[in-house]
Amino acid sequence: MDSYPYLSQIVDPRFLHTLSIKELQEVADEVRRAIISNVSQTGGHLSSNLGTVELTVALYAAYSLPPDKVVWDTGHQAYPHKLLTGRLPRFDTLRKHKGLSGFLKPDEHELDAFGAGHAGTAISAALGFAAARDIAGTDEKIVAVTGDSAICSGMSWEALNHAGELGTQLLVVLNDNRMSIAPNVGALTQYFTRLRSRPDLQDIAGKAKNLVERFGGPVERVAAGLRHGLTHYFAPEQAGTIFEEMGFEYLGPVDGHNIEVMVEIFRNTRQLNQPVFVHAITTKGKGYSVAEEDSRKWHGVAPFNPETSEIPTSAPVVTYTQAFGDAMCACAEADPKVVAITAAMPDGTGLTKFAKTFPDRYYDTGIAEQHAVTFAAGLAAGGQKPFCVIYSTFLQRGFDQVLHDVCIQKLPVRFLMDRAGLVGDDGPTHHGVFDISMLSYIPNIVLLAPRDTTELREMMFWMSSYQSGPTAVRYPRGSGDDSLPEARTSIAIGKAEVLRTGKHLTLCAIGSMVGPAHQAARELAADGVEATVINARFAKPIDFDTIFADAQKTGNLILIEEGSRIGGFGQQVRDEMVERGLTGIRTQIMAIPDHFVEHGTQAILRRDLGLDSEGIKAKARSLIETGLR
Ligand SMILES: Cc1ncc(C[n+]2csc(CCOP(=O)(O)OP(=O)(O)O)c2C)c(N)n1
Repeated sequence: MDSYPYLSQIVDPRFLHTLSIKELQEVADEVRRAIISNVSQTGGHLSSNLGTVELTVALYAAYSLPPDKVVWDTGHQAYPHKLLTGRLPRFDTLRKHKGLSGFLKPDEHELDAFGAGHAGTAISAALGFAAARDIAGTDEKIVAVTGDSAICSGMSWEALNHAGELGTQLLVVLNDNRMSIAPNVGALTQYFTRLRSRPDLQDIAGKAKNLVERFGGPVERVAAGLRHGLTHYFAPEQAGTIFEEMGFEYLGPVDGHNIEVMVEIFRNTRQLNQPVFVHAITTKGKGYSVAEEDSRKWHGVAPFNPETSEIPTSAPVVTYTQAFGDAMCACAEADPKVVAITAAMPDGTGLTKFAKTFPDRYYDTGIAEQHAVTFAAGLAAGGQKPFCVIYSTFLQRGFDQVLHDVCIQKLPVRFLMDRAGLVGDDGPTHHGVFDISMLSYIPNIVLLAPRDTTELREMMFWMSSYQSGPTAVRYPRGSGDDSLPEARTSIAIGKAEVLRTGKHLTLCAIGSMVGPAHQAARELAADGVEATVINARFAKPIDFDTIFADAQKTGNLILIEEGSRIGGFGQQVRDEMVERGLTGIRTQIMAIPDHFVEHGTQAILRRDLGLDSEGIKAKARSLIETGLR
């Protein structure tokens, strides 16, 4: 704590109001040091947070938290906010089980105005706070801080559009570091580049002051966007910016690392009662040279050595993401119609190699999952074979597009849902536990889950050739289970695979739970309990006949999935059992109960929920305690 003389005293960010610019600079240095030192131990989002240090210090030196509210988009860049709101003593618990979250959560701290984890929500939420304030007749100031990638998402533009119409006080700060996780994409990105090169807007602080002189105090809430008309749209050299056309006062571009200028600007914007847009230019990874040089690699990192910048590599096991990436290239080699789509996640999804090898058949939509899904639908309707590669959690945003644009029209779009199941340290916003429930009740879609990385590859080839309608495959974060039998039956729609047979118990698992179920069966066998293990393979259509045939013999059935219990695989099997009037099968469902699962390692979370071989063994023993057949 002694090494953080300022930070260790800050509980209330309004303390910053009492400091000089030089002292604020010292605070910023402490924040940066604390982030590097801590993330090197805990892992986490490094480069985004190093880029927001000065911006946050300046914002909190000028705005008053509370009562003002700052809504951070996504929240992965808000470690400086955590440190400036008194969380230094617990910072070493960041992303650890029962420790601080890597994102913002109102139940973690009262100054976490709004929780997030998915990008593009800040401006909408902040505008909601502004409208609530106006109804209540109070005068706190509302700020949204968004990124140059998050602002490209559809929601951000829906919110900007609405904000321009409401005309009420709202400060939007664009933290423009020119990067998403990978380089940012899209026409808006090019527009920001043009804005950055505007020669005439150097004295932004002066412009902010002029605005206060002109508009300080209450202004009429008119659709300010109409003031300029739309003639200057997208012509920044001669005219107002698109943000001005939409009703914002635009201030920028400004060096987001210059505390003195930023404080001056924010002190002025705080006096304005209309929508204001501050365009701050920052550097991702600022102050830690390797992260500045390669912010992509240092976006989210495992623990590392802060002196040497070495990130220890783990044992060379094939992850699902790597297996997907290789299979994606193989599918494309085999079929020229195969194309791949990512929504701003080329590295995380494993598409980097595909992008290099097949640049003409690769699309990065930016953070635009809804568009990515309907774009894929159009590609399929146009005769191509789209593979739409989106993490399970982010596909939630494209739910209506999956249902309305893909499934009703029975279009053969292939959805590849990485990070299905419990993802670990990112926590509830990122766990991919709803996809089986979310997709199962949509007619026409086929839903698969592989037992290991080899099966993922086989499923992808099967999906590539399946043209009768949409398909989706879910697979977990991490590596597969290589202790499962190598002998395989080929993939056939709606057919499960029986991995071993036993007379006492039927273990029917899907996807990531097949490995633990098989291990449990091996260990139970040593105690004289013989279990059948079924690899369900399909969550839709489910191979009920295979499951019930075996369960009727054993009289004991456990259904296991790493997904939400409500509407999940197990419930569907039990529902069908009732429909068929099957009696005499003692059935248990092992799945994720009806609550949001917090963050922690995958192993801890699975253990706590009983979703590992120990949990399955315990459930098996308790089920058959009442008597073996
Ligand atoms: C809906 C959604 N899609 C994808 C992601 C994954 N993601 C997390 S941060 C990020 C990049 C954000 O870039 P930007 O908004 O520019 O912020 P920066 O990290 O550069 O500060 C992405 C794609 C997400 N969180 N939410």
